[in-house]
Amino acid sequence: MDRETALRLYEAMLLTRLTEERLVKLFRQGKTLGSVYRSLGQEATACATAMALGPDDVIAPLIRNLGSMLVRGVTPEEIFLQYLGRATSPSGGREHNNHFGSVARGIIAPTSMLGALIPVMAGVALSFRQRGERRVAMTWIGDGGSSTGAFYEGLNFAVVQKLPLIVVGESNGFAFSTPPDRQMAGRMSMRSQGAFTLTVDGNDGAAVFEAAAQGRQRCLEGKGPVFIVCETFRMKGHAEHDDQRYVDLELIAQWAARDPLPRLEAWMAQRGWSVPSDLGRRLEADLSAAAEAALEAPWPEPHKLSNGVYASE
Ligand SMILES: Cc1ncc(C[n+]2csc(CCOP(=O)(O)OP(=O)(O)O)c2C)c(N)n1
Repeated sequence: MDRETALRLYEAMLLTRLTEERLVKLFRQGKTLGSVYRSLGQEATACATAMALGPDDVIAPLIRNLGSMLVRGVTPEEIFLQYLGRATSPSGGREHNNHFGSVARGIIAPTSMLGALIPVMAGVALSFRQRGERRVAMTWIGDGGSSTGAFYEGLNFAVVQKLPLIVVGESNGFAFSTPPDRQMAGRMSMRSQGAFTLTVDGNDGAAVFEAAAQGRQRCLEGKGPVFIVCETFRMKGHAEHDDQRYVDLELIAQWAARDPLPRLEAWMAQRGWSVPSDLGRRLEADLSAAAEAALEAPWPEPHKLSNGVYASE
């Protein structure tokens, strides 16, 4: 990873964290419509994988992958508008959180049905191959989500067809309140079904970036799908309404010491690269303006609720 990429990655990870912190404030003020889903501690996993892609590649994120959307140009204001349910949000107030797509930015909308995006993205990858396009499809899945039938069907299809698909497995300690050993035998990497598999420290931004870049290269060479298992930890509950009382405090302390942001900063410092000292302040100022604008945005009009839901004659 070169200096410019490392700086962009650090900025994307910090922006993800600060955007989510701002969302938590809005949640506590009773302004968001529903809970807030964090990716605290997992910012490297979401951002560094997306950062390794080319502009024509396509992603399908999940709820913990807000960072990947910011990397591809989604703005914090769009995210605030979504959480506030406003008419000018990307989904026009019909959907919540990061559940929206953007064809222009190569983003397939996240869905709630875990695993469902794996066959969808295998299909996207198949279309690239059929058209002879040098493009890669990427999606993410948690340890819990990797227990679904759709995960197996989609990844198996991609393996058999040698499709340019990267599946990022987020082994983050819990699925809601269930630890992996209560719902799967063995490790997540054993679910690869023959896909080339890399296991990386998901809190090490540089290592995640290298794995994703390597995975993308393999896909472009026609060698079939890549499964990148990121060992990381969900530092908050499933969402803000969950106080994670089922998580051992010692475990949280251990993972706090492996926070991906200071780790990337230290990795950069070893190379003599520094993070601009005003970066946090600058991002915070932009976020304040974005949150204010979103709070002033209009509510959806009830009579427009079904617009775009049904095909018109
Ligand atoms: C097919 C399906 N089953 C159940 C759910 C309900 N559900 C939503 S999130 C979640 C836990 C997901 O855990 P994991 O995949 O490990 O991801 P994490 O939340 O840890 O990032 C569950 C069971 C769902 N959305 N889809």
